[in-house]
Amino acid sequence: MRAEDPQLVRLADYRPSDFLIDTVDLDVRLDPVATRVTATLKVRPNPDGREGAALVLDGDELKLVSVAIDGVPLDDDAIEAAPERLTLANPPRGPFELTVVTEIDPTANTRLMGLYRSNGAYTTQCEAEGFRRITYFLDRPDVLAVYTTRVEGPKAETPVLLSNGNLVETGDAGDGRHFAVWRDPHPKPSYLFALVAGDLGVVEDRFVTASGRDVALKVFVEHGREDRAAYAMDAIKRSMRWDEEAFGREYDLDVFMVVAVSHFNMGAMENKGLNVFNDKYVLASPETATDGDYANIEAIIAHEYFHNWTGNRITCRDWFQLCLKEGLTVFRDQEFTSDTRSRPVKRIMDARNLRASQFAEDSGPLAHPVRPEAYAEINNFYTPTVYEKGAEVIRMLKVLIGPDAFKAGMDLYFDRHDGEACTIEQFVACFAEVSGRDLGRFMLWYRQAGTPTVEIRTAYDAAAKTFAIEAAQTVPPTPGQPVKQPAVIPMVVGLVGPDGADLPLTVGGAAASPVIELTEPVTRVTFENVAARPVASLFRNFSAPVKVAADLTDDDYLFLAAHDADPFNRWQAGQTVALRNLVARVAALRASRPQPEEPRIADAIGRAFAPDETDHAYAAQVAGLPSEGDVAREIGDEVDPDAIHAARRALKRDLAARLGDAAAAAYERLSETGAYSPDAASAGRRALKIAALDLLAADGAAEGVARAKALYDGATNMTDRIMALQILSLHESDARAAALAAFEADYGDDPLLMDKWLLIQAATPLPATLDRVKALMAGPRFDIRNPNRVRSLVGAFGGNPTQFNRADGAGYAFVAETALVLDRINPQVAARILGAFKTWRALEPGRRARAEDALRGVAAAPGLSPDVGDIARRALG
Ligand code: 0A1
Ligand code: ZN
Repeated sequence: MRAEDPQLVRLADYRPSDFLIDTVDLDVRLDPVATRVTATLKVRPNPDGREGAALVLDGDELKLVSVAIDGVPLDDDAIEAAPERLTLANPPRGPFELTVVTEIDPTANTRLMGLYRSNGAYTTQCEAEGFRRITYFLDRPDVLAVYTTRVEGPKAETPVLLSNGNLVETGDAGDGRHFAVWRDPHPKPSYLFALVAGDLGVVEDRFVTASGRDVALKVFVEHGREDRAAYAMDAIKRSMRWDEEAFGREYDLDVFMVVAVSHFNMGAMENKGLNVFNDKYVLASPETATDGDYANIEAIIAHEYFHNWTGNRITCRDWFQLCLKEGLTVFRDQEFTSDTRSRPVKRIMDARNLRASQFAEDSGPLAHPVRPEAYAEINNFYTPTVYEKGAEVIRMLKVLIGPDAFKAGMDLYFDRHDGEACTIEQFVACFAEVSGRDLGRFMLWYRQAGTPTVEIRTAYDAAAKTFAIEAAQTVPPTPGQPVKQPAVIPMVVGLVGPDGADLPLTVGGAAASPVIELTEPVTRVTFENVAARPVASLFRNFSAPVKVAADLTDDDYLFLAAHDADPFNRWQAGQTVALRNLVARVAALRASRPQPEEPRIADAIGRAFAPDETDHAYAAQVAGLPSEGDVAREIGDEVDPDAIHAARRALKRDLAARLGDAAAAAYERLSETGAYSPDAASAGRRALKIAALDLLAADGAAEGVARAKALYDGATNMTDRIMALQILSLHESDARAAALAAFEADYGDDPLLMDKWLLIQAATPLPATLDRVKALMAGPRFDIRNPNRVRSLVGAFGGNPTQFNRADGAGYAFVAETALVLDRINPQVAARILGAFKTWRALEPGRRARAEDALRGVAAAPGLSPDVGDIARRALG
């Protein structure tokens, strides 16, 4: 495929496969450079397909050895074989057995898709279209087969031989080799196939399901890392129990395995019964992992485990339906974390993350619907829109139909579609059926890209004792979608009375629901019997993924920050006042006017440091200012990242002056002495302590830097150490240089810790950062073949607001050049780091021109992969 001439795959062109495959017998003889794969497939024409069609199997860089039908080898003229396709023009009209032998080179596979070898171990990654790099196949998710896999390898290098399902046989294969046969009784699409072989350590446990199935649990890690697998194992057991209790879903095999690998393109993969994980999301100990790492491990273990029902038992008909499994599974893992940790804190963190990643994507050239309608490269659609906005859409559905109907709809979905490959329509139909509602308009959330804006006007009529809310919604144009229809937006509201308590909601003389459905361009609602002027609390618990522009004053928001019964909006109110101030500060800076001060922000933020505050995790969120990205999105266009950085620094300085004593007292109070525990309450305490320290060290204040240095030197866990290093890294100082050097000296042999060290340096807002990143790239801690190293250094630099966006364009040039080099090695990861350009059009003209130059350079480069070609082309629009 030429980069300029992409072949688009379109949802509208879907048709069922002409053939089905009922069983797959794989015989894989492992060899570092010449692995031989024999696939025996039971094939039959699909009654829903075209009669008499040719059989066209997908391949990708494959070398064919032989093909046979019902045991009879086929001549060259009966087949057409190419690395990317195997065609049988005249296959039998009835069922037949097809045997295909291919040879592959796992060592040369730097793309990390299909079967690859890293650190001496063999791993597969088949989602989305990696199985076709192992054997020729109908590599599409609506072809479901029962797999039996024989893996054979040398005993010395591959004592562990794993695949999906249950182990049925092991034995000696002669010549120092051995084999294992695995059978997975559950029909599955090829993207869920997995094979792992290597010399791995294992940690074992058991889980008994609600109906009494005894499940062996195994976590495989590099030898010597077994002591870092305990938390992941615990998270597996808690996930299994939670899915039984919250969704009535039990595990369905005799063994559940997780393998940690060092080279992995993404976070983790839900292969049936054999989840493969990026080692960063398995390995943890107090000395090596931060609170954030523990939280990620717990959430990702849960996510992959929950896929067993949402993704594996019920899978996707085609890749356009990716959000069917991903949005739903993110929703489920968010619920798990909410139940396990703090529900309000989780909601705040998810909203922050959605705004930072998805809102940014949705407002730029890479915007796409939750269910895209066309793609050039499916790998580029594992996006915050499909995952996180996909989860928000399900959350809105739950708000609209209520928790009971939502539960009934989920039960119906599991009952009706178990074992099938489904569409979003089939999923939504389950909820329409149980709720009796027409969800036709709701489907717009899946089809329309762009973040809706809701403008709110409120009016209190003291004489009539009414309070009116008028909500006007607009959905902005996005690539390929110039005109939008109004969405169905659930707005959950409260009216907060003068004493801070919620007032009853009355409409038409009767008690009214707090859920207002915005379905028209303008929706009005008038509440009655409102005794005194209330303050409206809008979109409580972030009830819809929209931007809100309300006519509330700073006074109103400060009132909500103090009193709102909804914890999300209590947090949001403080953020809104701070954000308004930051925008005003940026405008003042750009007009060379003095910085506008809003002293009352300190009241809202300072609440976090009050001595009687006991919810430390929540308080840490209250203490955190809007990010530079938040400010950039609020400004919207002609963005100057340096001005935003300076404005935020000025506000922080101002807050430090006002809140320094309270923050210092909180820091002392929260400094712990006991043993480390990763639980949510302890993590919250540390997060608040760090928020206090961050304020004390604002602008490089000497006293704060000294405290950060003391914390670094005396840290007894990695959370404190990394957070201290991160704070020290923000400003040039001797303490900064000394701590960075000490960290490398102490942890240089631990790649996951070196990732943190690379990331902190790449994220530093100092002019020397780019040169430092280039030096680190040439140094011994970096390896361009390892995606974790690339993300930590180049990915983090791409997310550095001031240094990626250097006015001279050198940041853009560096990321573009690196993407081109990486494209030859690992196109998927190369395409991802180019995502740094997703908001380039919102920049001020100078930077915009330089970013465009860099992107044009990428797009014009010869021999681009489909992955990078697609992102460069779409980013340029
Ligand atoms: N399904 C996985 C994500 C995933 C997607 C593609 C991959 O290939 C490189 C790997 C993982 C999940 O949602 O966790
Ligand atoms: Zn997933």
